[in-house]
Amino acid sequence: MIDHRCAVAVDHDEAVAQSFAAGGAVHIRGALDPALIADVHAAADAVFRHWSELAATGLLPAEFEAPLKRRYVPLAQLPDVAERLNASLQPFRDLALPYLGKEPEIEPNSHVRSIVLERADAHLPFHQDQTILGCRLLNIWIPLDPCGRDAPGLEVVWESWRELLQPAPAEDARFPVERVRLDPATVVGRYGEDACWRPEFRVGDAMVFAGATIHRTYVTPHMTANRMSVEIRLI
Ligand SMILES: O=C(O)CCC(=O)C(=O)O
Repeated sequence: MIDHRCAVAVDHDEAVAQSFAAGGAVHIRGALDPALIADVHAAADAVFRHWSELAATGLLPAEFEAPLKRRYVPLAQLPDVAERLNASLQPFRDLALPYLGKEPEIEPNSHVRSIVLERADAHLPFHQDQTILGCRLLNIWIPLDPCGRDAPGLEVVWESWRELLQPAPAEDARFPVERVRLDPATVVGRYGEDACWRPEFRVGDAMVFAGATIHRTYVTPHMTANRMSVEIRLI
């Protein structure tokens, strides 16, 4: 049997669709222009720096307190690069159309996330986006740094997209993802350790996965670098 867990070039649309259909996730290579990725990175860095300066002087508007604490910037705060990203999404829209059964739209809950090694409280636990949003969706996850080896990557659970699991009791109920966190032992017990897929990503890659595909931040004690990424949800 073919194992579809490998990187697929963006212009091999049939292979992209087959990988996605096989396991509910596909690692796409060469999907985004590295120059655009660098600009998104710089724009998000500038926002985090600005928010941190405001927070240090007590002037951070209340609406940005949670994003700074949880280390994400809504794409609405980055209009120029968000528009350029949006213009690059056609291959993802082509994949989403048959899955969603409608013309895909960008869900407002789309953002840049910063994973910092020493901020373990902001690393995301196993969860299913569809439990949070309550609708079918595709998540287009775009790393802004090379990751998965020296910097935290993304772990997806292959073929976990056929059902929504019951969340474990919340440890910190202030944030939606904590209210839907799945117990790792339950996930591994159900799908097996072999189902946990942790690719190494290059700049320009993307991982596209279904709203019900279980995933989390992939981080190990040996990692030495931080990583930013974009999450765009198509509904
Ligand atoms: O970037 C990460 O580490 C986690 C991303 C995630 O959970 C998501 O996109 O829903």
